[in-house]
Amino acid sequence: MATPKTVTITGGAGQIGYALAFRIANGEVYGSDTPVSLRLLEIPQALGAAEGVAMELMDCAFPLLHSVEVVDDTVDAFDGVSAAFLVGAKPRQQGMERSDLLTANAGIFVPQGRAINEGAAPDVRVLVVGNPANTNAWITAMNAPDVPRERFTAMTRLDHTRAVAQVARHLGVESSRLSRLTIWGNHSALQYPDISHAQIDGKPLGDAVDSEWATGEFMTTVAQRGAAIIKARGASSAASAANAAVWHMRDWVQGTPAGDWTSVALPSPGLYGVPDGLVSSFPAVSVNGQWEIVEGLSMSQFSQQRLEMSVAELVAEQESVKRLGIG
Ligand code: NAX
Repeated sequence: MATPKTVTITGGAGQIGYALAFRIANGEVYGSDTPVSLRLLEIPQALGAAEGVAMELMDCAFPLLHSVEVVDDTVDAFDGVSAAFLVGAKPRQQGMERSDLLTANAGIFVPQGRAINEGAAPDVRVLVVGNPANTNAWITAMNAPDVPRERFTAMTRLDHTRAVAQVARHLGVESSRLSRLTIWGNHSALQYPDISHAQIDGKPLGDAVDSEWATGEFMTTVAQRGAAIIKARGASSAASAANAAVWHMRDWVQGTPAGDWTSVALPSPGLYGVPDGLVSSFPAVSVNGQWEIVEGLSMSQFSQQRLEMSVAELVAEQESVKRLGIG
C-alpha cells in the first residue's frame, strides 16, 4: 500500500462537504491502492456537525480511510495537504453588495492561500468550489506565490456534466456516447457552454443538434440549472456538485479518458484571448498529473463573443478585488 495522501475539505460539515467526504474516503480520487487521511476544516460553530461527519466516516470502516481529523485552524488544515477541496465560502446574503461578498470571501481565501503556501505537500492540487469560485481561486493562488499557479483550479465540472446531460437528453442517447463539450469562462450565468466541437461516438455532432437550440435553450438551461435545482429541491445542488469535484480531482490525478477532454477553470496562460493569470474555464486534458489546455480550437464569431462576455465579467471581479486591496 502507498503512503496515505492528505486530503482537506473546507466546509466539511456543509451540504457538499457531506457528500464529498464519503466518495473520497471510498478511494474515488486516488484509486484503490492509495489510502487517504481526511481533514475537515470548519468554522467553530460547525465543529460539532463536522465531528458527526467524522463519526459517520469512521462507521463506514472504509478500507482506504487512514484517518479523519476535524480542525478549525487554517494552518493545521493544510499542513502536508496533497488535495485541497475549498468548498466553504461566504454565500451572498440579502442586501449584500458585490464588494461585500468579495471582501468576505477574501477573508477566507487569503489565509487559506497563505497556509497552502507554507504547509502543503509538493504535489498539492487545489480545487475551489466555493463561489465566486474563479475569483476565489485567483485570490488563493495570489497568496501562495511559491506554489506553481497551475495547481490552483476552480470548478466548472458540474456545468460540464450538466451540459453533457442536456445534449444526451436532447438527442435521446446515453451520455457516455458524447465527448468534447466545453464550458468557457466564469462559473456564473455568463458561462459559455459550447458544443461546437462536441462529438457522438467519436464523430462530430454535425446536424444532429439544432443550432438554434444549441445557442439558445441549451445554454440557458445549463447556466440556470443551479437555480432550477434550488427551486425544485429547496436547497442548492450538493451531491451533483460533490460528484463533479470528485471527477475533477480524479481526472487531474489519474488522467482524462483518451479522445475526450473536460472543462477546468485555471489560470490562463494567455490562450484564446483570455488575459494571463485570469482563472477562466477552458477545455483541458490531464496528462501525467497536469492539466493541459486544448489548444488551436476554431472559434466562431459567436463563440468568441460569448467567451469575451464571460471574460469581461471575470476581469471586473478581479479589478474589484484589486481595488479592495485584497489581490
Ligand atoms: P453549505 O452552506 O451547506 O456549506 C458550507 C460550509 O462551509 C458550512 O458548513 C460552513 O460552516 C463552512 N464554512 C464557511 N466558512 C468557512 C471557513 N472559513 N472555513 C471552513 N469552513 C467554512 O454550502 P454548500 O451547499 O456546501 O456550498 C458550498 C459552496 O459551493 C458555496 O459557495 C456554493 O455557492 C458553491 N457551489 C459551487 C458550485 C460550482 O460548480 N463551483 C456548485 C455548487 C455550489 O453552489
